[in-house]
Parts: sequence; C-alpha cells; structure tokens
Amino acid sequence: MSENGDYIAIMINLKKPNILMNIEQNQIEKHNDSLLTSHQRKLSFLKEDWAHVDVESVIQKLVDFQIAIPSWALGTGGTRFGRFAITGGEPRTIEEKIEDVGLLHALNGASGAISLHIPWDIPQNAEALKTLASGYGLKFDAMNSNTFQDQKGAAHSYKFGSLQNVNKDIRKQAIEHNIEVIKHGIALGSDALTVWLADGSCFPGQLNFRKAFENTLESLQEIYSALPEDWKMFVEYKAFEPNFYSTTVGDWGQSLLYASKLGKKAYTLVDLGHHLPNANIEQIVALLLMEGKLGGFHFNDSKYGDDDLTAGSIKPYQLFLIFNELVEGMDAKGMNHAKDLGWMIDASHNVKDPLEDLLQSVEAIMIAYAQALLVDRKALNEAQNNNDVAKAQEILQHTFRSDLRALVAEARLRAGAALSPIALYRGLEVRNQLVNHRGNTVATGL
Ligand code: RM4
Ligand code: MN
Ligand code: MN
Repeated sequence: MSENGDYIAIMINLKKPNILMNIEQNQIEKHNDSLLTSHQRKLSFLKEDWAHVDVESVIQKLVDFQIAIPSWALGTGGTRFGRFAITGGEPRTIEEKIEDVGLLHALNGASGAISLHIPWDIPQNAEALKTLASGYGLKFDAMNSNTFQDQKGAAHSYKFGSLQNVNKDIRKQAIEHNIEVIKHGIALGSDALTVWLADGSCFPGQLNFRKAFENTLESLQEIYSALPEDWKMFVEYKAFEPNFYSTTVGDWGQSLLYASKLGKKAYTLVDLGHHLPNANIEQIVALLLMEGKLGGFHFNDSKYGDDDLTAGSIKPYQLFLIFNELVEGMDAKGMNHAKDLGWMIDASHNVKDPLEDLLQSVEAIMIAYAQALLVDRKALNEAQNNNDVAKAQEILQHTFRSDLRALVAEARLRAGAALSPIALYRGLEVRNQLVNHRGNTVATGL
C-alpha cells in the first residue's frame, strides 16, 4: 500500500474530518506543486487574452460557487434492465456518504454540500451528522422526499400516485412523509424541500387532469404550510417517466402554476433531463428568473430522455447557453450567483466510478459558468439592439470556444483544492482504499 493510500485509509477509518482535511492538504499541496509551472503558464496567457476583463472577480466568483452532491449519486446506478456494481467501496451509511462528498470537496473545493433523499437516508443523530459534515466543510442542501416508491410497512401504495391520488388517505400519507422530511431538514440545518412527484397516468382516461392538479395543489399547500419561514419549496417538473401518458407536474408551466398558487416560498426547479426533446431550456430559465420563480437546478446531461449522464458530456454548448441566461438574469435582478439559487447535480453513473463522474460534472459546470461570466454583455446587448445576428453569435461563441480551464483550476488552487482533481484521486488510489475499507458494498438509491 502506498504512503498516500495509507493516509486515505486512516482518514476513512477514524472518521475524524479534521485529520482528513489536514492530511489531504499535504497531499494536495504536493500534487499542486508538481503542476504549478504549467498551470501558471496557462493562466498568464489567459490573463493576457482577457486583460480587458476583471479576471480577479471572475476567479472569486468561481471560488464562491458550490454545487451540492446528491447522496444517491455516490453509488453505481442502473436501469430497469440491470445494475452492474463496478466499483465497490460504495457508501453504506449517511456517514460514509458524507465522507465521500468530503473527499470530493477536498479535491475540487466546489462540492460543499450534500443533498439527502428520505428514506434512502434516515438521519438518526442530526447533531452528530452536522458535526461530521461541517468538519469536511459541508452543509446540508435541499431535502428530497420520496413518494415514488412504496416503503416497507407503509399502509398505502403509490401505484396510482401520491399527492394527486383519488384516495384521501393515500394523499395524507404522502403529505405526512413530506412533513417528516422537513423535520429532518430542520434538525440538519437545511433550508429547502425538493418535491419531485412521479404522479401522473399511464393511459388516456385513467386520470381526470383537473382533479389530479387540484388534489396535488391541495396536498402541496398542506406541506407548504409546514415549511419554516426561511425555507424554500422547490417544485420539480418532469415530462415523462415513470408515467408515460401524463405527468401531473409535467413541465415548467405546470410547476410555475403550482409555485405561484402556493406562495413566495415556492419555486420551480429545473432538472436538465426532464424536458421533451430539443426544449429550449435556456429560454425557460430566462423567463423563470424574470418571474422571480426559478429556485434551483439539477444538473446532468442527456441524449434521449432522463439519461442522467455527466453534466456537459453530450451538450456542453447548451450548458453554456443556460449559464449565459442564468448570469444575465441573476445580474439583472442583483442576485448572488452562489447563494440565491440551489445548485445541485442529479445524475446516475452506470459505467463510471461515481466519484470520478461527479468530479467531471462539477468541472463541466464550473467551465460553463466561467464562460458565461466572460461573455461581453455590453457588446451582446448592442448586437441585439442592432439586430446584428452574426455578431451576437460571434460574441457567444468567442467565450464558448475559449479554453478557460486554467481559470477554474486557479479557483481550486485558491480554495486549497487540487489543480487536477481526477489525477489526484487516481494518484492516491482513493477508490481502492474505499473498497479495502468498506468491501464490495452497494449504496442505497435507485
Ligand atoms: C427523478 C428526479 C428527482 C430525483 C429522482 C431520484 O427523476 O430527477 O430529482 O430525486 O429522480
Ligand atoms: Mn432531479
Ligand atoms: Mn431525473
């Protein structure tokens, strides 16, 4: 076992976050030293190219930007055809999930929060979890409820929906579950509830759309009234799956309807994989921001549907265009990029090591954000006002086609993280260490 490997093993074993951070810091510094000369060369070229821009403030924004990691994305995913455990060493408990996210955050300095899914995770001792998480520099992001699967011992089944169900007792069970999730979140210091419903219908005639909407709204209202004053409720939409004829929160219009009727604490949540093919997500984002109703994001990428692939792996230009609207729209409203919206990854990893995949997603998101920050807004605005279509495209593609990776790396360096997170992850053989300590374990989730 390598010296580095031993360090990792120790930190996982002792569950002493401070030791992890200290030891990681040494490893990270050694790694960074070996890459520093080449990094600085790239950065200084970049600074020259963008001398007309306040590059320092861009780097600071990148340092501040954090993307939450979902607890259910730390294990190997699968499809209904099968699940192939490829890595082993998957986290079995919330504590181990926090350790995994702690590792990611130590490597990239940009994964400073974890999002829990109840009951895939059941926090037993909130205070101890809070202490563990804060030792890794982590916060608890939005809490997620689950009324799309039946739980052992539950009195009622969600086969025909949860908050929309024609049966009041079933709706009540789903409402109570959501309130339970809020309570767990309060104890952990979270401040948001994400509600994603599988509710809908599989066949024409199965559902009265209006009644399904009304039941869902009424149920959401009850949940909403249990939200603390400073909490947000995110209403996530999805056009299809597991229901294939209608979905009761099927698109951003329906989500916005619920959010508007619910009140000021309710917002729409955009999951990139939840649209019909070729939807113009950047336009959706712009209008939701205009209405003050965009709450947050679930990042992933897809080619066909809710593929849950690595962010930026299929359509990086779309990711950039979305960030372009986000930056423009948030600046127009004087919003804080890092704090005023919920940023989270929601992906599944069927053939990659989940931790490597998450590092890649975060990197892709940071690059898209950096590109959006560098768009020449004044020139774009002018081109738009002059109907200069070619110029507008030149402006956007100029930043999209610029290699800004050194800016993102510099932000990591300043945050005390690694210049090349995946290289360090592999160099330290983190996965092997996790397998050695946890065995051939499988995480809870889909
Ligand atoms: C859904 C949706 C939700 C996530 C579940 C696991 O498709 O994206 O956000 O909680 O999957
Ligand atoms: Mn999602
Ligand atoms: Mn999804």
